[in-house]
Amino acid sequence: MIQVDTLLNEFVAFEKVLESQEIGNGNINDTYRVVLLMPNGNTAEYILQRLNHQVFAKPFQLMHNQVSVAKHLRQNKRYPLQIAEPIPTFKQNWLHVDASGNHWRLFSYIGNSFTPEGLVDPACVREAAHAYGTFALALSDFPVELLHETIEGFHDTDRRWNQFMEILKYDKLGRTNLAKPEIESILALKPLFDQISKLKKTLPVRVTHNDTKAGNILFDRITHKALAVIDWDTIMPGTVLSDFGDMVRTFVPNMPEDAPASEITLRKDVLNALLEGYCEATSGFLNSAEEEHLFLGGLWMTGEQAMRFLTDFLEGDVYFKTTQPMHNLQRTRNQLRLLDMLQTL
Ligand code: GN1
Ligand code: MG
Repeated sequence: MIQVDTLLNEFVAFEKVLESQEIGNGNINDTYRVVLLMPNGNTAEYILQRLNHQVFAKPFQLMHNQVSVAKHLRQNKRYPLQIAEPIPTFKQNWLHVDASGNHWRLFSYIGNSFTPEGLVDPACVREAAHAYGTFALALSDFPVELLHETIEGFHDTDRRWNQFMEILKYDKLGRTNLAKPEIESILALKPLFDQISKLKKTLPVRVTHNDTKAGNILFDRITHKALAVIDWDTIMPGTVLSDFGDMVRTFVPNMPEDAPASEITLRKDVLNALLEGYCEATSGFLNSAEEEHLFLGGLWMTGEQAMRFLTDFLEGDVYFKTTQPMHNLQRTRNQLRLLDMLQTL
């Protein structure tokens, strides 16, 4: 049990915690919605989050990115979306490190909102893609060189490939026997990864979000319009192909990424909605090479994610949260099947 009161005391003055509930289904951090009774008798809602400092090895650099981006967006009068504002501790830090070394942060809560669970209909998809495009456009004049890479080589597929090769070579846990066909399928992706690697060198380096799934958009409960882009932990320099690609990977299949591979079907109307929403928001800002290769980003992200899940399986499930022994292998199979299907579009 986490000591919510003790943690919150570092950030805000309040009378009492009225509600505290774990929310979201992220694979990395732990997120709580808290409702507090304030000294003036009002209630106030916040998001309290434990930042996984094993995954994000430089938490203070990460917060520096977020605070700078928040400031930039706040100053941009034309940015139409809300911002989950980071709230400093009383000691003026963006993170509170507890006695066990856990890193905690607090964000303002964006009310009357929801994050979609399960399948998202094309109207919401279009809205989400438009919001991610709006976010990218609003950050197009942010000095990208000021951003830290919050996870080194996050979408450096060549580097992930080399790590995968190392793991295959040593097979420390003896798990390669359990994943022979999946390993073969990943090895066959080398030409795709090489194509991306070459193309990336020709594309502009932009501020990218790097986790552009439906669950990272807050929607208005009543109008179903996008209210905010959240989860800024992987904001770093990159290419728009990975942001659009992760939308293709996560929105287009009719199943979550850990469903049995045989059940996946693709939703073409959703792909069209993604293209419409994203291209409308970014028109005149993306160059022609970026626009032309948006869909290739989907193949790239799906192939890379398959390799990431398989890497984690072979390493003993040390990165992504798992709820069953073969979880990462099932996710790998799902992503490989998805990639096959996307390649036929
Ligand atoms: C992780 O925790 P979550 O679900 O926001 C991961 C993403 C993966 C995703 C796959 C920092 O994101 O890159 O695409 O799982 N985030 C990090 O579900 O590695
Ligand atoms: Mg995330």
